Amino acid sequence: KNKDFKVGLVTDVGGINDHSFNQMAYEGLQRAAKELGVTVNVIQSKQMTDYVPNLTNFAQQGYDLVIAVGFLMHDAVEEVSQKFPDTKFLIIDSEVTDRENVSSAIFKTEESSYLVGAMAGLMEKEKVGKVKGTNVIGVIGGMQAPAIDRFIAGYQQGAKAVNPDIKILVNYANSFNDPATGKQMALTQISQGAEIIFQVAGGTGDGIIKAAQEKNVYAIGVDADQSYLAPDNILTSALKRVDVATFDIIKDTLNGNFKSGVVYFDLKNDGVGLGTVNKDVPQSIVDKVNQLAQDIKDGKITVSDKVSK
Ligand code: GMP
Repeated sequence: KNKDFKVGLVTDVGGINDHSFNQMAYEGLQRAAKELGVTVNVIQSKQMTDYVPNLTNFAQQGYDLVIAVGFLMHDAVEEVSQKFPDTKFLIIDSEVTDRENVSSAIFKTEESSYLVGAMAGLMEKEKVGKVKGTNVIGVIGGMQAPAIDRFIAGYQQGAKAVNPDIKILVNYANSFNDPATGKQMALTQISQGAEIIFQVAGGTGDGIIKAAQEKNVYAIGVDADQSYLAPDNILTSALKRVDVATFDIIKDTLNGNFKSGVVYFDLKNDGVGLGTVNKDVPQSIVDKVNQLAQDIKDGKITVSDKVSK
């Protein structure tokens, strides 16, 4: 009976092999097929003009739930969800609040990013591992947009909280699937003294991690636990559990518990968190970062989602 329930996933141009954002949505979908027995299908967008036709395709075929991966699909979801009021939609990373048939998943990644920023700041302060102590770190965002700036904002606040004099380089690659540009930007930041670079750019980040490996500095992974991509050079990862959100919302919808409006994922509900920590990080730093996580959960620290200049 569950196999009559059909879920369609429309990825963004990053595609299901991006080692991060789109791939995690796909993993959540696969888990739903396996554990819940629902029928699933994927369409990968090649360009932005594909969003509306791809979402429409699933809706027209009578899919029960159509999932749009990424804030770039905001307008497309507004448009298609109005044409198909009996189809349920989930959008990741953007708020569509004026439709009964749309649920929006928002991740408070400023919280996990505060933790990776604090870890980077403490590594610089204590000059441990591969860090020589330039007191310069960097972050490369995919695009200037609220979903990206949450990460950057948290990173800045976490690093400054433990190391007020630290310098944080900020650049945007303007793409989520351009590893060559990611690598070039990372090499530039490294030449400017950055010893730790946070990748907030989906598939573009593969190039950032490559640059960190080549120059033997640290990268910080994003979305997934990216430690496996470069075990010596990934300091840790800022997890964003798009897989869990996707699975949970499929399950709720299947069970008749679809909720329109915004669903938040944060440190407290394990929607965001820290990935595998590099063996170079001393236990004392891990302990401090864990304490900060507790303080955020307890409401003793509030992290802003706005980037500072
Ligand atoms: O990878 C870091 C963050 O960048 C993710 O959590 C998303 O917010 C965003 N991101 C990564 N890849 C993509 C993509 O292909 N499309 C969109 N819209 N956002 C992406």
